[in-house]
Amino acid sequence: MSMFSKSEAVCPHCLRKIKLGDMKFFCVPDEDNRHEVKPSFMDKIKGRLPVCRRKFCKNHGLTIREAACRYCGEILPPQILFHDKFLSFCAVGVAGAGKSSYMTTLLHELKYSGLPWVLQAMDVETTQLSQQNEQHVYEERHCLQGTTAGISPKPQLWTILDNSKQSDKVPTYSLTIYDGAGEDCEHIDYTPLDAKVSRYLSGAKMLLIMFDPLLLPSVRAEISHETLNASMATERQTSAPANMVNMVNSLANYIRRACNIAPGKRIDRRAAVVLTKIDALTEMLNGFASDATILKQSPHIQSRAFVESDSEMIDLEIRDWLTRQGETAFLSAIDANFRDVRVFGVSSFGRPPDAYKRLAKVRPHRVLDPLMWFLAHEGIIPTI
Ligand SMILES: Nc1nc2c(ncn2[C@@H]2O[C@H](COP(=O)(O)OP(=O)(O)OP(=O)(O)O)[C@@H](O)[C@H]2O)c(=O)[nH]1
Ligand SMILES: [Mg+2]
Ligand SMILES: [Zn+2]
Ligand SMILES: [Zn+2]
Repeated sequence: MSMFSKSEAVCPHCLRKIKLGDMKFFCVPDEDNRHEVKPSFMDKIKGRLPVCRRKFCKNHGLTIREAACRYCGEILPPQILFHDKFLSFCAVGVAGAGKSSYMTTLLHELKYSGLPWVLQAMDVETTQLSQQNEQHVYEERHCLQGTTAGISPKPQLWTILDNSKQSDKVPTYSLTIYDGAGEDCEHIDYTPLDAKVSRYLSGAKMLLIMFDPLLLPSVRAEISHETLNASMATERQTSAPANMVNMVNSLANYIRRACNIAPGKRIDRRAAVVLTKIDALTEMLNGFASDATILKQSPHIQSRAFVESDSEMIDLEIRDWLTRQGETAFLSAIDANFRDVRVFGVSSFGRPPDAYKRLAKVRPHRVLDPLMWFLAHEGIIPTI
């Protein structure tokens, strides 16, 4: 029986489906003696990684550890072939919406929330970026800098080992995250998009449309200046509120083009609309009721399942709240473009930063909810 997963692997860079024969393998005893190793006939039949057979090579007899995608040439971790599922999601939203803060706390929660999963970075870049962001937020307790625009983001590559299953073979999933610069997203309509970013967008299994409620005029009129200033990115002028509707429409049109979906047809890709920074909304009189579900602890983690009724309630509460803020156009734009959409509310930090952008103890609220929705859909956790 083949050791490789039965479902095809996906190259996280070019998003093409790949099998053993679509990868180039390299033996790297040292940089000067790097050489390609071709899988043997038996390797292909048995579905195993090739071994270096070169005479006098320091690594003779060892299984190779480096591979590259034959199509795009990017380096790939060979273990990608063993993954049982390929999960990828892409965060989009205007600059300062809170995407990178969200990803940082999401990964932290995934690692430490007591779920029976082990999270491992697949490459050095992912390790470095996550360590850097984690140190910034959790140790130095400071807000992150805005993501640099104009550079295609490297996807973060993670492996999830699922210890919840009682079988001999631990199921593994590859989790790919794209967190681009909001500035690039804002221009999605009229600048030719970087080919890579466009592939990520069209290849993602789930889109996270991150939406900053502090851009809404009704919210800005009600919450304090301190909270508002502390909760907005300072480096760039934040965009005009009306951009949210435009962004939804242009993003949708863009995905249609990339995926060959007829204009006007709803997109069936999963889309989680995520309202960020909900901690800042608690001071609003016209905000959520004090007994609202959205302010309660998320039940999914404890249940180790996706609690459908809780999620539906939150979707309703936020739609209701948006309607009261006069934002029906935004809701209509979402529903007109996406068929499979659910609204979520999260707070990455748990409360607003102070005037110097310093954070109190980080207490993320409901950040795992959108991911649990995704995992339930993929059959990784049950829905109850
Ligand atoms: N109150 C509050 N403010 C937040 C929260 N998360 C982020 N912010 C604020 O939003 C600012 C921008 O957050 P980022 O995560 O950098 O936003 P981004 O979407 O990655 O922005 P770009 O990289 O420029 O696209 C931060 O500097 C914080 O001031 C939150 O959970 N609560
Ligand atoms: Mg960012
Ligand atoms: Zn590739
Ligand atoms: Zn060798």
